[in-house]
Amino acid sequence: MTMEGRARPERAWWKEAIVYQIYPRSFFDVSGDGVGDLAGIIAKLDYLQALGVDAVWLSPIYRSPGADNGYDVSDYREIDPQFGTMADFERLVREADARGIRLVLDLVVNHTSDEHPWFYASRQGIVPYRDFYIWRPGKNGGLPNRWRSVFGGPAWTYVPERDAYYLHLFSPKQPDLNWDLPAVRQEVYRLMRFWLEKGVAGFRMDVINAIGKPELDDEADAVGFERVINHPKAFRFLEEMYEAVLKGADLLTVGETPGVTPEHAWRYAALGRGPLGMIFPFEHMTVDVGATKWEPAPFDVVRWKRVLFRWQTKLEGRAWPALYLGNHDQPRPVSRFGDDGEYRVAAAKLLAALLLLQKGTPFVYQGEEIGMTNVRFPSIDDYRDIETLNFYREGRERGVAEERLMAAIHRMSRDNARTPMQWSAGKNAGFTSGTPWIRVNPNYREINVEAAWADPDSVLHFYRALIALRKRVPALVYGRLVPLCPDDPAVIAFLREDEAGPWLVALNLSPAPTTWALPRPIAGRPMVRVLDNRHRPPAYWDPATPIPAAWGDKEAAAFAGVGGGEAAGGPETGAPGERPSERGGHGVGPSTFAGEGRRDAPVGAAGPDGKQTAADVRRGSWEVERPEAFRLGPFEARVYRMAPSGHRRRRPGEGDG
Ligand code: TEU
Repeated sequence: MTMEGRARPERAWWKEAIVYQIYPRSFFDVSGDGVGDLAGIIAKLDYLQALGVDAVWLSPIYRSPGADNGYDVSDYREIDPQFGTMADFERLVREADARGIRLVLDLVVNHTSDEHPWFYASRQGIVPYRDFYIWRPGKNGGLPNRWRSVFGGPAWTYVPERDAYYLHLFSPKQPDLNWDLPAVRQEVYRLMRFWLEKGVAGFRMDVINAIGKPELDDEADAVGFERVINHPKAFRFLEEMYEAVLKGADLLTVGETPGVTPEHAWRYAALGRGPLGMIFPFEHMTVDVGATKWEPAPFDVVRWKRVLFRWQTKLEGRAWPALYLGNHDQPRPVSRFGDDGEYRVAAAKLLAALLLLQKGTPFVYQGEEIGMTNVRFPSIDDYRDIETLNFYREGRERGVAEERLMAAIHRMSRDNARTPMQWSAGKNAGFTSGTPWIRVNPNYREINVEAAWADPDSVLHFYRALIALRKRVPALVYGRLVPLCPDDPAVIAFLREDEAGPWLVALNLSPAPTTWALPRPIAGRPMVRVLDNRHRPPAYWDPATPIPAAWGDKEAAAFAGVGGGEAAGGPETGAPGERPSERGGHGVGPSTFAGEGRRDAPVGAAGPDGKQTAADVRRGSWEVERPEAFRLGPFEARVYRMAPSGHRRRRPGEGDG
């Protein structure tokens, strides 16, 4: 990772990293059994390197009966045979390391599978395993309490051998571990050390804010998970984990913590004081749903923006944000927050800018980089996710119309994010030579990596441009975020700034053109547009090209010179094709990754022969503008480098004023 500019006291690799989440069973299948595997991930490491990825978070790869696609672990120290062998994993670690890519595993320790040997022993009452889980006698001839599972049904299941019920906040095949028992915690710490010794660089910790259980004589008729999260014991257990395993190790740790506030982040992930490095917020995933995820609510940009900005401002200086717009549990962002029809490409690029240019560590979920969309399978038989299938079954039992259930599933099912990664327009989108475990999204013929790589205007190359920019500019990693126009109904705009001066990000999250009057004091200030999602990216981010890490007369002159003289300021009226870079060449390098994808592979305009010419490199589109307002087209996104507030370029003939 190269980061120009001054060292920062709080610098860490995981703060500067681009993290890519892989859902292994849907990523790439080498064995031909229709399920993605570790060999498939190895085969795509060049692609990930060419994208600019620094770390990969793998959803669970441990042995599992697959009741919840691996989030039900039956052996924490074995690779599930459907993904390969431990030798495959060790090869993956070596091959990733050779490309500067670290591996982060999914630590699923709030619960195990009911097929884990610990649970078999616990059912039999064998010490010490009898108390490894949470057993309670029935109450008044019924369940211990009225809690429901996240996946529907009660959160308790009766076991005759114990004449008692065990707690499962998720499916009955996912019994909750009893973290009150020191022996359970020691087993978890031992298995964490096992993987760290294998070269793992950190953990994403599944529902880790649920590990502290309250007294269970709770009378609430509620989803048990919601009655459990953020119990003080969860913090204490994590602080013990920090002392026992994490302290002093240079690891990426991120807690998956539904239902947290920024104040919780100050506790779980206090800057420099642990126990975790980051936590995933969920509040920005709730603005378009009602009492449950299946009940829609209008997506309100102002409300969403307020949530995003509140987390940014409240975490500033106190905790490091973890940024995401999608993952294996959430619908595809371009369908949910953008547009997956006419403006799909522009919207996917805009959301990429929102994800990659906020302050924090960005987590890109597989397929987001090519603008993969939700899927609309016609039949419930095409779905695989336990949560989706339970929702459908319970709905039909209650007499809910199939159309209504399928509409909710099309909108919010976790399978929207779990259809196979779309590599090419070939059979099964190039994902497998076998029968895929879940059907491929029918739009794979248009939306796939091969087509994206060959298209200089693709979402994929826009991600590469943004990632390249972010890696070169300290302010885009460590600079604070200053929200702008909080009440604008469509524009999300903010500054990223450090002592070298501000960068401006302006995003029109709407299919309608809009005029955004720049607020004082940035209106009229000299600025240079270095990236937008409507014009072919300028070649500036070719490593050979200087970009303004710090604004000074020489940079401004360089920018001005590049644009062929400083253009007059005033409202931007540029239309596509008017910018020099638009006249740039085509082609962005090879259309295959085998051995060709290099982290510093230049992207952007290049000559007809696919080579980057010096003229292309010089010919960015960097006129210095002094706009009072932007006219932003549908889903238009722009990134500007601004002169620092104190900066005042001397105009020709002016004294040293
Ligand atoms: O998800 C926990 C969690 O927050 C879920 O309730 C999630 O928000 C929900 O599925 C969205 O509809 C974690 C894993 O990410 C998920 O895949 C597992 O199913 C779950 O824990 C149990 O391990």
